Amino acid sequence: MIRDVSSALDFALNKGFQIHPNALRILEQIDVKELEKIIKQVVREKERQKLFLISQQDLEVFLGIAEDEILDDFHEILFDPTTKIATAEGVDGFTALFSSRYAKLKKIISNRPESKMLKSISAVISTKSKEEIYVCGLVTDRKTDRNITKITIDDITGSIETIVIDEDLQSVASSLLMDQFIMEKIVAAKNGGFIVKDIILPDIPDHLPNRSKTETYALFLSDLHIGSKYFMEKEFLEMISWLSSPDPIARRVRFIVLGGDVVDGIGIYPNQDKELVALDTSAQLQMVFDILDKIPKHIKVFIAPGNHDPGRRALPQPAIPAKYNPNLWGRKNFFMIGNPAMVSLNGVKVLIFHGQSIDDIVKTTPGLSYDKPAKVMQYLLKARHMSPIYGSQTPIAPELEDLMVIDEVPDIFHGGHVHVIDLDLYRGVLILNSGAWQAQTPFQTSVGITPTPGMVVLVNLKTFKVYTKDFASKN
Ligand code: D5M
Ligand code: FE
Ligand code: ZN
Repeated sequence: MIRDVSSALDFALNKGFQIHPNALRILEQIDVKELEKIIKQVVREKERQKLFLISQQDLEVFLGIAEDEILDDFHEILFDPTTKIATAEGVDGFTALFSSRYAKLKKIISNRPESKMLKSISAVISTKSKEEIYVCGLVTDRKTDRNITKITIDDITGSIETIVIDEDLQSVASSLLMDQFIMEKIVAAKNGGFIVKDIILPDIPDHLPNRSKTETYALFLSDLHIGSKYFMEKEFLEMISWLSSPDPIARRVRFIVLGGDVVDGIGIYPNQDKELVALDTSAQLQMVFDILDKIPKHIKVFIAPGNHDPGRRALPQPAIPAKYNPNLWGRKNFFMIGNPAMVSLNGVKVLIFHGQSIDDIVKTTPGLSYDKPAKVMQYLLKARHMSPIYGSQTPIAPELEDLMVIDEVPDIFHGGHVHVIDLDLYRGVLILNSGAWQAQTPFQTSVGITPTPGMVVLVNLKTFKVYTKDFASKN
């Protein structure tokens, strides 16, 4: 018998228990770290019943193995940019992108009663009515000077500068992102300017999430950075072997969602080669395949790219191209998707976005920070857009259709990129950021980013209960 199992069993044997050989076979499969706890709990229960034999059935009931129902595991890829990408050239391309953004978000905001009173910007400027009116458009400028913020918005008819004087509106005004869509209630001032009375974001309505019929679990991951010296291979392999353990939650996992930065990539940042263990894309992706290949075949794995992965860097990103590793595309239970993407897991709609824009938003928005990425993701839901700011650090492609608009409200919004686990619930939408499997890099140390690597987020798709499991702590 394995020595650790035997010492964990001493607890039961010393109390005069007998253990059936079939029960032993089950105990031998259990993660040693969990074993002692399990045996103590079983012993306590049996002492209460005054029964001193631990049988196979006792353990099966305790571990929930006997009661395993048939778990649903159906999926549908609801949105994947890979096949939809249609990039236009130059200035025309960006005009098309912003027109599409405006039209899509105007449609979303038209569900609000105020939108009945919307006027075009050119009409507002030419009539100078004294009534309160509504305009909507994309933010093209925002300046704060003392307690006054000037916001310029553009629609397809023109551009208008509006002034926020109201103290209560300053915090909304100062958090507005460049190129984000907003609706404003304004009134013409005597001096010819326009005073803002209210700022309305497209936002999401209260949402009742779709639920799975069975207690199937989805496991959320991102930012493996395979190929980097700092990839936590040992912990990651432990997590994969846990999936095959008798742990009652592990036994119910049918989906894994991998939200980008699968590899560390090549030439992503200066002097990266000094921090790599594999120096070309195919070698890194072969390492990815060799590791992910150990995931049990009854689990469906959805793999989306991030800013470190090969393929197009600009958003939206197509799936990691098959040419670098046909094995990843060939495996039956692997699904290569783009970024962002929406998948349905037993009817639960999961929006997957690596989260590149979080960098730009944290930098320009007071009150948002790298250690609370779920708050930034909440802001994206309010803006109904995953990457509004154009021309900052996050590259955006001039698509004919703005595929970064959040057209449909998801049940789960999954992000990554900042390497920090974070959870939030906003109007019924579960927001999660899935951390990383890369230890803190010298770069992250230098900019003060403290990651929380080596943990997974697990969601029961029926109850929406969320668990995190830590494979990095040494106890
Ligand atoms: O991003 C890992 C983390 O590092 C994430 O929090 C963003 C941050 N990061 C990455 N590049 C930069 C630059 N150039 N400036 C500031 N912060 C940055 P990853 O995508 O894994 O490299
Ligand atoms: Fe990353
Ligand atoms: Zn990233």
